[in-house]
Amino acid sequence: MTFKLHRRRFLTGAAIASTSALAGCFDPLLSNDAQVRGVLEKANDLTYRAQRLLLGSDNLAREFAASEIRQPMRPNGLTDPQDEDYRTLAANGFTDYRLKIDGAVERPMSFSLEQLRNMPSRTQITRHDCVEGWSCIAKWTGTPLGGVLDQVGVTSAARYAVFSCFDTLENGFAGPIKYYESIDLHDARHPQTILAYGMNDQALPVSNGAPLRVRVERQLGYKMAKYISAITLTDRLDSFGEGGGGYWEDRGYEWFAGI
Ligand SMILES: Nc1nc2c(c(=O)[nH]1)N[C@H]1C(S)=C(S)[C@@H](COP(=O)(O)O)O[C@H]1N2
Ligand SMILES: [Mo]
Repeated sequence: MTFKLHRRRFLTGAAIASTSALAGCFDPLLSNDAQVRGVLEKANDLTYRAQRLLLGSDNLAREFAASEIRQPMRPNGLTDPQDEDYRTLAANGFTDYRLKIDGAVERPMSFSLEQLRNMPSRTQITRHDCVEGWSCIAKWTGTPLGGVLDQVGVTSAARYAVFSCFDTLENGFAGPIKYYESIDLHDARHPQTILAYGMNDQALPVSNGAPLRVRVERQLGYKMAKYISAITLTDRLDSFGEGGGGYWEDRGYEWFAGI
């Protein structure tokens, strides 16, 4: 209890630091001001390190009983990618889908859904919290990301796993801007971090990220990339998107979205 109170107070402090920067003078979605970004990044870094410390390394997110499943698992964000490569795969029931894993790995590999389904699986009933303020409880089945990483052999240089997604969120001057996300290797190897291909005992529906989405149970919904096409291991995030580590992070959200 004391610990909880302390934790909450501490995090509120960090949150206030970042909101006051936000409220004071700019709209994070429009601003490109480097100084402002700097303030945000510092606050973010503080929250990240504080939460990492307080969450502990291997604590599990709460798991629920089947009777507690709360539906619908409201689809959010992009729910029906129109990208041609994605549509082609979907039309074929994703039989030609391959998850590519590359970057700082000893053996770049790609995996079919069949191969992923034949790897050790884990099922967990967890709550999904969206930053918009709603939550659902659903049952997820997938293979732990840690085991997949072991197969490709992550090199010691790697610090992050970056998820590339099929879905285009906007059309920028330089071309389509696709959803992407990243987590550190700590979260990547957390026992509840799974590459999910099943939801509520069914194949993962398109609206919730078919054929493969990641579950990162101790963080907010936007960290849980849907429609994953590739996972890249890297020591730095600045060569992806705008460098913030994710589509929403590039637009002002915090990279570490612990709950
Ligand atoms: N590829 C991709 N992944 C995504 C999004 C998205 O738009 N595209 N939205 C995110 C957000 S904000 C949330 S809350 C969850 C929603 O997951 P759901 O559709 O299964 O509810 O997916 C996250 N992952
Ligand atoms: Mo979200």
